[in-house]
Amino acid sequence: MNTLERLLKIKEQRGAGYLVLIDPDKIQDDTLPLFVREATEAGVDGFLVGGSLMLTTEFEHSLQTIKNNTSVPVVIFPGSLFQVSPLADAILFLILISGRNPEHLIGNQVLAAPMIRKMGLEAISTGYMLIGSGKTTSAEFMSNTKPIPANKPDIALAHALAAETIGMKLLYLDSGSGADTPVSDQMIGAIAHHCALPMIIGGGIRTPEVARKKIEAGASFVVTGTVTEENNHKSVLKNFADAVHSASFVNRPS
Ligand code: 1GP
Repeated sequence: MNTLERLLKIKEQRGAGYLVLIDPDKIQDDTLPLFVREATEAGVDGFLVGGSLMLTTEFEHSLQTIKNNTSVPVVIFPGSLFQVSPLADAILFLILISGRNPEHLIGNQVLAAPMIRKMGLEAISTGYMLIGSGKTTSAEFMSNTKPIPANKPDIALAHALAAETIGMKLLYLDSGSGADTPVSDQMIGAIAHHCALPMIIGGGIRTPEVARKKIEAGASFVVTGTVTEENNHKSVLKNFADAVHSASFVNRPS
C-alpha cells in the first residue's frame, strides 16, 4: 500500500485524519524524538515535514529522526526545491493553484519531478490553495502570490473543481502558519459538497474544538503546526487527535 492509500485508509477507518506539521527550523533537535514518539502514541495519523524558509541544514537529519521514532506516514510538505529527500514516505507534490506565479504552477515542478523520480519517492499531486487570513503569511510572501479572499467560497470551489478535473489527488487549503483565522467552515463546506477530492485544512487551528468543526464542515485531514510547537504535551496532541477522530462530516445543503 502506498502512502496516499494509507492516508485514505485512515480517513475511511477513523472518519478523518490528524496531521502534525514539523518545521525543522522551529523544533529543537534534542526534543524531536520524544515529541514524535508521544505524538504517535497520542493518535497522530501522520507527520508533514517542511517549512517556508529552512534555515537549518539538517532537513534530512530531522526526517531520519522522525522516521526512526514513528510508524505513521512521514510526508514532505516542501517549502522549496531544497526539501526533497528519499528518506520520507512521500512528498506532497504541490501545485500552488490559488496563485498565478508560473514558478509555482509548473517551473519548480519541472525541476523537482526528475529528481523525485530518480529517488523513487512517492509524489502525491496536491492542489495547494492559500486562503487570506487578514495578514501576510510567510507562504504568501515567499511564493509571491495573492491568496484567495477568505469570504469567497465560490472562487475556492472553482479552483478545487479545476484541481479535480486536472486529476490532482488531494487539496490543501492553508491560511498560512500562525494565521489569525483558519479557513472558514463555509468555504470548506462549499468545496466538500461539490468536489470529491480529500481536503487537508491547515493554518491557524489552535483548539481541538476548531479542528472538530473543520472535519464537520467537510475536511478530511486537519493539520496543526504552531500550536503543537508551542505546547507539545502529549495530552494536547491527544485532545486534537480525539476531536478529529470523533467528528464526522455534517452534510448540510450548501
Ligand atoms: C501551515 O497549515 C500549516 O502551512 C500549519 O499552520 O502553524 O498555523 O498550525 P499552523
